[in-house]
Amino acid sequence: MTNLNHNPQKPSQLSGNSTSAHIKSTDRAIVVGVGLKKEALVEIKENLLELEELVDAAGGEVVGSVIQVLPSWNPATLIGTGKVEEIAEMVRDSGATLIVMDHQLSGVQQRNLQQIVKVRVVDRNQLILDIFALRAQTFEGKLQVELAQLLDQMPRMVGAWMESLSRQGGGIGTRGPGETALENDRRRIRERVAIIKEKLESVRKNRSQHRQSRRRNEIPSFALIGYTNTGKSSLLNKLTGSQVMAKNQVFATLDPTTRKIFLPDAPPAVVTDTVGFIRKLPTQLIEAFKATLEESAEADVLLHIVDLSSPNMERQTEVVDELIKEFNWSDKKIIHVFNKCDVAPLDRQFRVKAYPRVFVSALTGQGIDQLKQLMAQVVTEMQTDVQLYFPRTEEYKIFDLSRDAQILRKETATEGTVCYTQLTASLLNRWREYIVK
Ligand SMILES: Nc1nc2c(ncn2[C@@H]2O[C@H](COP(=O)(O)OP(=O)(O)OP(=O)(O)O)[C@@H](O)[C@H]2O)c(=O)[nH]1
Ligand SMILES: [Mg+2]
Repeated sequence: MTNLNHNPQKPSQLSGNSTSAHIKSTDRAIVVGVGLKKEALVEIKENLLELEELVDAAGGEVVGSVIQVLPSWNPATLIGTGKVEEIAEMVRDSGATLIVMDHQLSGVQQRNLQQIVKVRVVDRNQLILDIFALRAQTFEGKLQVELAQLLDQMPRMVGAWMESLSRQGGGIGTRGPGETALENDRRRIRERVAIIKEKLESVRKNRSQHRQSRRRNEIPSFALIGYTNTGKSSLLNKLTGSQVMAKNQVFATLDPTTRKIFLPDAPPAVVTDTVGFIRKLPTQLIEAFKATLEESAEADVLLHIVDLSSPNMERQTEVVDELIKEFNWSDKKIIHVFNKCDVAPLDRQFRVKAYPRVFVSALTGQGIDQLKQLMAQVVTEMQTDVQLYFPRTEEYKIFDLSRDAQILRKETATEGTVCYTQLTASLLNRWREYIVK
């Protein structure tokens, strides 16, 4: 199914009672950009603009923004105490209901900040997890989000517990009254994590069986990857004539969608659209979304979609390249697709260095034929000309072969039949015992 019936639900409804939304659609948020002196200010600012988009995607409204650059992090409140007071004043003036910090907060920092500013304080990770919870549609997607939320929650609880211990004046070896309750909570979370992991495992097994039965592995596959909001879903629609939801919003897509594509003079292939990437993607999400990411990992070819019109194009490309390395996809064949060229300044095309590449617009259709040709070329290169020999007693297998690949020619030999065809790598493996050349 497509994501057309996009029907956002409250994360708390989706994920049982162990996690809940950090941001509500009625929230008026102040976003806080933070960075160390050694970091580039322009990057801190870009990150902050992105954080505003994230707040928007989560349904909140940004009513103020502030930046602090520090020599080092403050363990108690992350940022300097003067800045925290300034934010508290901004909250009073603007009627803000939420603070969003553009950096991971510990449980202790979160609590301390909340005590001073008197409204809820959340961090970038929690915001991204909220958006994922809003978007998750499938059973698997929902489980993955809940797992990520729980993994994110656990270390925060430890921090809060340590702090409560020190407040009570207890040292190592002493048990505070809050400790047992916290231990119980942590145990419940660990149990829930184990249950979700088990469920995910069975979903995965089921899916891989499904996949085998569909023989999807035998069909050349492409995965659309790239920074969020670069036009991956729009391209899937344009390439395959499908209608998955494309929206000017970060993380519009969460669950993977696969569609068949017909390329000129090439065997049919499939294209998968999936979740986009972003800077500082929470590691818990990467861990929880392993299965979804594996979907791309199994693809023969990656289509790396870049938004040519974005002023942050270079940095976005870097982020995706880093993740490609992290997921060990570097050996994969990658086609660089520079999208939105209808709205990008022309000179940008001369700035990009990656090959093989193509400039397209999913909106106007410009360059789409070239992209299809490039994809067809890759698929054809992936095939090898072969001859297969079937002895008379196994000639019935020629029927199976004809389902896997187009038989170009058949010749009757004295003791059997020789078939001429072209096979992809996985098919070569499947038919290896009959291959003569
Ligand atoms: N001008 C222009 N806009 C485009 C083009 N392709 C996509 N868009 C717009 O860019 C926005 C994002 O498109 P999507 O297809 O949802 O992007 P995505 O990469 O799937 O985004 P996520 O799923 O959120 O990661 C939408 O508003 C699209 O209409 C293009 O070639 N030109
Ligand atoms: Mg999308």
